[in-house]
Amino acid sequence: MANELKGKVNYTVNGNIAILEVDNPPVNPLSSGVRVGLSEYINKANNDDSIEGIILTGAGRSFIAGADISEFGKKADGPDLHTTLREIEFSKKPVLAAINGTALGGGLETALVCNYRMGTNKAIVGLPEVNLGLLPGAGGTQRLPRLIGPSQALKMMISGAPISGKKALEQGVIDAISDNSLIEDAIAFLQEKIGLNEHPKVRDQNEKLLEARGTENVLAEAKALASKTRRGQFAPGQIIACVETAINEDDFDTGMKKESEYFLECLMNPQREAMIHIFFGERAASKILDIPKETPRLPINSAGIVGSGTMGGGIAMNFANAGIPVLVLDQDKKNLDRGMGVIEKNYQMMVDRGRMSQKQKDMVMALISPTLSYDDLSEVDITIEAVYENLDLKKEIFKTLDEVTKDDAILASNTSGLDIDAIASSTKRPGKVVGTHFFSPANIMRLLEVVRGKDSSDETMATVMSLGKKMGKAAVVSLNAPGFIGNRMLAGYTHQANLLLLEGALPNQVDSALESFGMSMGPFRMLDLVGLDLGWRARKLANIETPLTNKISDALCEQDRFGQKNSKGFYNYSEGSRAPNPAPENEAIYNEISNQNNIVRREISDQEIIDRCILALVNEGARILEEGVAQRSGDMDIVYINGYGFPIWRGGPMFYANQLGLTEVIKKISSFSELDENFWKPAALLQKLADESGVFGEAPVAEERAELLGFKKANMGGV
Ligand code: 3H9
Repeated sequence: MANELKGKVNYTVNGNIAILEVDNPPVNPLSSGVRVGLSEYINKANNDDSIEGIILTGAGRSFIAGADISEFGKKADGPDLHTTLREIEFSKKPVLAAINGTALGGGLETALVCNYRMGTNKAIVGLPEVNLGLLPGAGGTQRLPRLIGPSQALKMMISGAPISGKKALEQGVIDAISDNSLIEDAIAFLQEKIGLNEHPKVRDQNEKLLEARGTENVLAEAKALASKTRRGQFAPGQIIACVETAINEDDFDTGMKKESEYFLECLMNPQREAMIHIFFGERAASKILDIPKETPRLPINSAGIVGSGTMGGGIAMNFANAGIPVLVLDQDKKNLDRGMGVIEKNYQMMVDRGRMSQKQKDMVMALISPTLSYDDLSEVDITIEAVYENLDLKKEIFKTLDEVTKDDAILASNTSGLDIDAIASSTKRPGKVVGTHFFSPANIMRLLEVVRGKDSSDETMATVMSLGKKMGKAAVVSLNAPGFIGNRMLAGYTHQANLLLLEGALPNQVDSALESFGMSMGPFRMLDLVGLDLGWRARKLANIETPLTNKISDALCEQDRFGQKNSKGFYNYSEGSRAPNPAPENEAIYNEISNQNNIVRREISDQEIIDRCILALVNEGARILEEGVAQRSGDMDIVYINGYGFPIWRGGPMFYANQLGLTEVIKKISSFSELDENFWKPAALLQKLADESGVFGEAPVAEERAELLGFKKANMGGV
């Protein structure tokens, strides 16, 4: 075998059974060496007269995690996957897939070419290709509908969500579950089949497809699901078209041909590159460049949350969902009872919607305990303070936590913008203090900004990043700088949206333009949801003059238009509905405020709206990199996709800028400079990269500048 081949297959013999074990740590993707090994050993077993059956399994915790994602878009060595799978499917000896762990994408497709499938209680199977902008292109769109029916198969392929071994057995994806030794049970199962004349092949099973032929509802339901959950994405339509062919064509190979054509179209589509960038970007973001991989993590076996409001409750649910017992502290009994009630209601909603069983709910609820006393936190491994944003209050709480918790407990603050170093200064353990900025609702939103204080120790950072992963979060490190990453970028975006309103656009136009770009919610719908009165009241209280960009929203508040909460804001809302209806009565206010500020309202194109709002994110993102606040440009993409509704299929704002080309970005930014010279000054790093490589790539963070700004970890890494 050539040196550059990645991964291998181990071959052993047990009596009359050959065992092929895919060995490509950590998750056994079907890299070149695996495909070579599978081909070689299937043939070897077939040519060995003493072998009567073949078992295919995986080494370690995974069966096969799919095709090797890093090979897409590159020339790969070894046989292609289709050739290898054909050899398994047409093996003269029966093949059983012994699914020891995750069988995803091409991994499940490999199991589907086997005659039999046995899993364990730990097995997880699914076709998540859609999350990468792809379709299951190794026969999945043709075989899974044959096995479990097109309706269930479409649900699995469009959601991309894997199912447990138990569910896979119920649905018929696998034939049996082993409760003991998988390989022993697999051998026993296969021995019983060895004498049979024929062994089932999924490709030959047409009954479930024929049931769906001539009926419209299966495909119509899939289309409805795709448009509801995967707006703007290319791959779901391709998946549906493949299944439509499977339903309507008798010949299996015709469907396979279609699948290959549609797969290629997905592969060539820019959405695929964007979504794979996010897959690897999320894994890259979890690594802190100047902290060694082997840095020990503290065990987190218990936690305490200070504050039982919306954030505190949501954070507590994250711990319970990860199986970690958590105490929720509030010194006000009424608040505590209400907070626990909300947690219970949230879980009940999941039970009612079939997302959780009653038993699972009882288990997680049993992990969450209320307390009124700080003393109860004495033994927890981590505390997360989640009270409202008031520095003095937080400092006070940290002082108490420092006194009551054990010495090695980590003390985290869920702040969206306060100075972590100032909070840490009220303790005697600044090395153990860190920011954990969860996004609301904390039990649902995946983004977690982990804020690194000047003294946060390597161990603290590594532990909190691992904890984030355990909770299923997309964790991104930010230095302790104003606004951290996400909110700092957001400020420029909303600033531009508000200016566009003053210059002549209407809220509906701004929102529609950005939603058609792919944002999950336009800025004015978002402001209505959050409540326009929050800023207005705060300004009044502090006697602060309204800035230009808030003049319209403050004027709306003066007319009792606070947003969704009282059914009128930038939009009007009917009783009990969240659907925004245009509010023509506001237009007089917009005109008046533009006039008062000497702004001549004009026609604004949708393209200008998109360019100004999105490029405001990009330019600020470049400054954040320049200062070393974020480690790499991809981190900002992870932040924006998981916390701010940026479309995953565009790969995040920085990736979008790369696809435009930074020279084009600079050109567009410069064309806006006559509107506001200061705002539209290209970040120095953006200009530098545009002149050099044209993309955000491997350029170093400007250390001198970071030092100037007083950041300790100026050398957090490459861009
Ligand atoms: C496909 O199959 C297409 C076919 O239908 C058609 C072909 C013709 N390839 O996530 P982790 C790396 S498309 C290459 O932290 P976990 C990952 O980057 C594929 N590398 O572990 C990371 O590297 P590093 C469909 C992969 O335990 C390391 O493995 N399959 C692949 O939290 C550990 O990963 C999927 O979409 C891969 N396929 O989660 C499944 N998978 O250490 C994708 C992982 O350098 N994979 N790596 O950062 C997953 O969902 C998760 O990795 C899994 C394990 C659940 C398996």
